[in-house]
Amino acid sequence: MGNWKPFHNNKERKTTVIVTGVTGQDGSNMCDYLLDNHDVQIYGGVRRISVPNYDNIQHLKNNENFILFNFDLSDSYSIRNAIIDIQPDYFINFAAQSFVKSSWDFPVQTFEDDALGVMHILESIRIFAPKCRFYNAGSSEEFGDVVQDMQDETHPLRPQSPYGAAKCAARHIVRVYRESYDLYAIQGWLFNHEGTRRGEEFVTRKISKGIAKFVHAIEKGLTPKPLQLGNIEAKRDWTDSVDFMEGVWLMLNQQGQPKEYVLASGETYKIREFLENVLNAAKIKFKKTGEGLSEKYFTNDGKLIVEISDKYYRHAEVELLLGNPARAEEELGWKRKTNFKELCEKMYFNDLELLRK
Ligand code: G4F
Repeated sequence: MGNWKPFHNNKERKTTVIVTGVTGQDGSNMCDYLLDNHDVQIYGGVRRISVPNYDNIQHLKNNENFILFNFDLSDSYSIRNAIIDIQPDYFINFAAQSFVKSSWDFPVQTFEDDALGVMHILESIRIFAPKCRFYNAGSSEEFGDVVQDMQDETHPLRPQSPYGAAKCAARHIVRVYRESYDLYAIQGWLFNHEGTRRGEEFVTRKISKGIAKFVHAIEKGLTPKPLQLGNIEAKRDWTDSVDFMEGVWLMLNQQGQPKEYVLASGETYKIREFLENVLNAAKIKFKKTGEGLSEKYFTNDGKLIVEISDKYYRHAEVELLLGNPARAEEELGWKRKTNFKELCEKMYFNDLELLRK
């Protein structure tokens, strides 16, 4: 693990939190939220890969309340050993195969990580740390082929992808363990959440970085490369990931029997609206030609900005997601802070600044 501190026991015994997936967007945002707002000792679970990327947690390197340990959802012993050694008060699982499109390419791995991995964690908590409060990352993809205008906690589970199905299986097993063994185990429904740490395969970051590259190439006098996108008619409910972290912590700290909540913005936009907001932020005047797979976006002086490719279409699409966060707002007192336009601008300007550096 390079220069990172080795695993050791938390002798001062602060409130002890395992966060998995800490090199990703949500895991790193959760660590920042907890370290900025609570007196906690975090153990960050990291899966060994040949070329590790610690960009999202570089700033925590010398923080003594943040310690990394090796963790792999597919290895029940790594989970068991961590829970025995650390004896966490909270276990927040953000580790997952989280890219929906890849779940058709790797359905078994997706199910093993996103469903069976959760069962491994629950079994170890049940046996070795039954007082530990457990949160598993749930998804609006569980609602899938939606039947309510606004999806709330009562919406049926109708997943459209192997990823969505794995998250539904995890939801059932979390509930079964909660009810069978009286564990504090919950899985929130988080609608799409984005930000400056978002992986580049997800559509929002792909757009913010793609348009930033387009602008940067023009600034350098180079020929800009067009961006290829898939179904830009799909609608999503987007929030800043940073805003969700408090909601997750509030879900983990309820009095009495724990409930599961939807976190969402309560607004829905087409992917093309995200694109057009970013183009506006970049002050690019554009015109459109064609429809469907032939649609293209050009600058007013004829440079191709965006084209559509069937390569990015899915075997089955979730056409519309629109969450109803009313229960979380009323009962947990949670509310998002960043609106859609601010999110588009924040992501675009961050990517432009990174390129200019
Ligand atoms: O950014 P996406 O890949 O996110 P998706 O599939 O909605 O899933 C994200 O949100 C879920 C919560 O609802 C999470 F559970 C999940 O882990 C993940 O964080 O795609 C968003 C939409 C899709 O409709 C997709 O078809 O954008 C459409 N899209 C159009 N062109 C594209 C592209 N998606 C990607 N990734 N790349 C494209 O070029």
